[in-house]
Amino acid sequence: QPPPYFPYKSAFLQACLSASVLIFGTFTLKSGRQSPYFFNAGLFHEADLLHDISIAFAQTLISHISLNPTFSFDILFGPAYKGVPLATAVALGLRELDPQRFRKVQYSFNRKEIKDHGDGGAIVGAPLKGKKVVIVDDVITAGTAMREAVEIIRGQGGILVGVMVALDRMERMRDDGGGSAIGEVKRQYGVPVLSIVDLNDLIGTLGGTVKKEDVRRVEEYKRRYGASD
Ligand code: OMP
Repeated sequence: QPPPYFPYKSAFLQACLSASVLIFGTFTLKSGRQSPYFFNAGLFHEADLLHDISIAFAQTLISHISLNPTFSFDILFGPAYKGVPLATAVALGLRELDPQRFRKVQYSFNRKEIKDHGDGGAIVGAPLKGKKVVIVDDVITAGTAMREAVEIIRGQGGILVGVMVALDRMERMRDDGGGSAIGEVKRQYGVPVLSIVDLNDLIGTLGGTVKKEDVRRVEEYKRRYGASD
C-alpha cells in the first residue's frame, strides 16, 4: 500500500533542495558510512526557511495526533546544538497552526558545557521533571544522537513520549544487517518516532529535480544500507 500523500512533505523537500540543505556528492557520516547525499539542517538559518521547517514539523506532529488522539506531550526538547532552534521553531509552528491547542507548549534544551555558576543547570528552558517530552532533532541515521538525548531526558526525570526528526535516512543500525535505527529506538523506548520525510519520500521527489546519476547513487546506497522495517 503506497503511503498517503502529504503535500507538505514535497513542499518541504523542494524547500530543502532549493536552499541546498539537501546536497549530493560524497559525504562521510558520523557512522563512518560514505553517503551520496547529506541533509544539513544547520542551513535553515533564514527566517523563511526556519518558518518552512517549523510548519512542516508542526504538521507532522498534528497528523500523528489526529491518528492517535490519546497522544499528548508537554515539552519539545531540542538536543544541543542543532536541535535548539528546531524545537523552538516547532513550538511557534504549532502555536501558529492551532493556537487554542498549543498555546502552552513548552521547549527546552541541554547545555553541552558544564556550568559551575549561577543555577548550575544542565537544562535551559522548561524543567523536564515529570513532564511528557518529545525530542525534536534534524536527522536520524544510526540513532546515536537520539540515545544520548534520551539519557539526558531520563536523567532530568522527564518522560519520553515521542521523537521527531526532519529526515529519517532509513538506515540499518549495523552494517551486517539487523533493524533500522528508527525501529530500534521505537522498540527500545516504546515511543513513536516521526519524521517530516524519509528516504523513500526523498527518492520519490528527486526524479526530474536532480541529476540522474545522483538519483542512481542514492538508490544504490539505499540497497546497501537501507533497512526494511
Ligand atoms: P546518528 O547519531 O548516527 O543517528 O546521526 C545523526 C547525526 O548525524 C545528526 O544529528 C547530524 O549531526 C549528522 N548527519 C546530518 O546532519 N545529516 C545527514 O544527512 C547525515 C548525518 C550523519 O552523520 O549521519
